[in-house]
Amino acid sequence: MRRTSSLLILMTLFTGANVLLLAQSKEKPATSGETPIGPKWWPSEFGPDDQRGAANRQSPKKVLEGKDLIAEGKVYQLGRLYEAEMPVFGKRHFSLTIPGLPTGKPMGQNQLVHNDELVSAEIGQVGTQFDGLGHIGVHVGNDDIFYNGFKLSEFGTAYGLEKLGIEKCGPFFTRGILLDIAGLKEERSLPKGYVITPEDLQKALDTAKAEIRPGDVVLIHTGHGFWWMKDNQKYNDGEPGIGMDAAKWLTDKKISMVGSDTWATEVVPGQDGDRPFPVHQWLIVRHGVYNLENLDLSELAKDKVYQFAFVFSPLRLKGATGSPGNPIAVR
Ligand code: UVW
Repeated sequence: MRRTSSLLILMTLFTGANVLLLAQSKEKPATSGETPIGPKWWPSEFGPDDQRGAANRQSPKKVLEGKDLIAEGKVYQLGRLYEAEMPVFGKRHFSLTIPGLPTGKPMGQNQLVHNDELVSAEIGQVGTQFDGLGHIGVHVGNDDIFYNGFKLSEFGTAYGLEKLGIEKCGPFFTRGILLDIAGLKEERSLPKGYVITPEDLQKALDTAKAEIRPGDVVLIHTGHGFWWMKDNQKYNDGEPGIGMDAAKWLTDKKISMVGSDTWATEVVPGQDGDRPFPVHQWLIVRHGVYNLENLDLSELAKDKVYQFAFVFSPLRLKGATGSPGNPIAVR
């Protein structure tokens, strides 16, 4: 498996603590279709040169639709704290230090001092993380092929991706819809391996008395986020999440992004032990739909806020595979 760079990349994807899950994969070649995930998925509906995928569904109209859902002006922070002890996938890493203390020694007659932080991390792929289109691909023949058929051999460099970098997607200000599946099942948190189905999503949508429109952001509350920083081993050791049918249900609705209070959004262990993270490939590679992971959706769910303005501007990290950040919901 090839490496995908993030800024300050220090570790390799698909290794480490979750190796148990991946050990189920037997590196099978394609079983049907032209690629290991079926028929080829390019050119994109947004054009053969497109690098933004479903972010193309963002528009002034979506901003106004989002604005129309603001009733009280209450802001919910959906981002997690970035801290050294937070759960990470495999051997990914996050470290923040303040060198020097103070970093800048007293200067001038006013004796100004200053502190600067030094962060090293797979910065787009730890904590609350926004998976971009350069994050996930499919190994086909001798190439790793990504969204819109772009080949990693042609756009990957050690200092960042020359195509599909996170800086290409732009900001999101749109309608946000919360589908509270834990609430639907009257569970604090759904168990690992629970497959969220299209029927679950539809029922939660009915409860929300909402509709999903093209360009919306759909956030899925499983309750698994309850374990974040309470029991990180449990948090990492599998999760409830959407299965392939639910992923198709979402992409049929032409959303821009799906997000969740889990580390993958999709169910782990997956439905087919020979195919790790197929929902990632369905969403990101085939449809250019973004995936926002490790959100804190507990307050939204507690307050039964099912429709809101969703705002998130990924960091403009040139050539990065993803972005950290603190998305907000405004009702
Ligand atoms: C993988 O990279 C497999 O997962 P995630 O996008 O959840 O970090």
